[in-house]
This record gives sequence, C-alpha cells and structure tokens, in this order.
Amino acid sequence: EGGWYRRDIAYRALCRLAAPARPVVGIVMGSDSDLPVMQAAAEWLESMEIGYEFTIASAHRTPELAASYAQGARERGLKVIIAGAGMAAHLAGVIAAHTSLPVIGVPLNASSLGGLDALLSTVQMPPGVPVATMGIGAPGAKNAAVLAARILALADDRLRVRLEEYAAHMAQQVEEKNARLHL
Ligand code: RP5
Repeated sequence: EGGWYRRDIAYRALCRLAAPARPVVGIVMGSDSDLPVMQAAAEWLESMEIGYEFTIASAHRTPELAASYAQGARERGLKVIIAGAGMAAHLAGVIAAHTSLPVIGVPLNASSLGGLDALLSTVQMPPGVPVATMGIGAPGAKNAAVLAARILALADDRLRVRLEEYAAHMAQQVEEKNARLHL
C-alpha cells in the first residue's frame, strides 16, 4: 500500500542527487517511463550549465503531489517548469493551474495514438491558464529546455550570450555540411 507514492519519493531523491545545484528549471513528468525522453531536456540544460531538478508527479495517480509540487515551486527558487506526460496528458495543465510560473508542456508518445492524444491534451488549455506546448517526444523535450533558457535569459545577460553562441554554432554546422556537399 502506498507503493506508487513511495516509489515517486525515492526517484525524486535519486534524481535530485544527480542534478546540479540551485535548480531554476523544474522538470516534472507523469511517470518514470517518461524519463528516457525527458532526459533530452536535462542534457541540454546541463550543457548550458542551467540548474534543474527532476520530479515524478502524475496528474492522475498522485494529484496532491502534482499540486503541491507546483504550489511550492516559486518558493523553492524555480523560475520555469517543464512538464512532460503521455496519454491523457493533463500534467502541464494541472501544474499551470497551481502556479503563476511559466509552464512548458511536452507531449509524449506513450500510447497507440503516437502522442497525438498527449499533444491535444496538453495544448488545448482554456483561456487564462496557458501551457507553452512543444512538439511530441525528444525534440519537444529539447525545445522545452531551449525555451526555458530563453525565458531565463530575459534577466541574465551571460545566458543570453551563451544562447547566441549556441545559435551561431548550429548555423556553422549547417555551413560545414554545405561546404562538404560542394567538395
Ligand atoms: C502518463 O501515462 C505518463 O506521463 C506516461 O507517459 C503514461 C504511461 O505511464 P506508465 O504506465 O508507463 O507509468 O501519465
């Protein structure tokens, strides 16, 4: 009894040990089965030296935990929340209902509907409670991290410069590929 809840707590403790100090981005996901995909967001944040924390909290299986996570997020120092979930993906919306921080939703492919179910569940928020919804799966998870960084960079010039360098690096990679095509 209470196994799911205890498992969530254990995962949260484990993941916090692995995460960098002073998290400003909260990555929350509906299940441990979402972790391999949401890892894409964590890896990108790490590459930019942005602190993050991982939490498993389900809108349906642990609704109280999802609400209290969001309610305490600002006080814990978080500035942006990334929420990834599959199937009837209400997690990002529930998080957005319980905080005034910006919430970025990542729909995940966890059913025979290929993630379209999660996309529609995440994006179709009622007016007044926005969730910035990314594409399905790992590309969406990575973009969630980039968007979180852009939000943080509004008040952080060093991060803004790093983002400009990142964009320049991507452009340079394309130019190099073009140069090889014309050899
Ligand atoms: C969602 O249901 C989770 O976000 C996950 O994507 C999906 C399946 O969860 P598990 O049954 O794998 O725990 O709430």
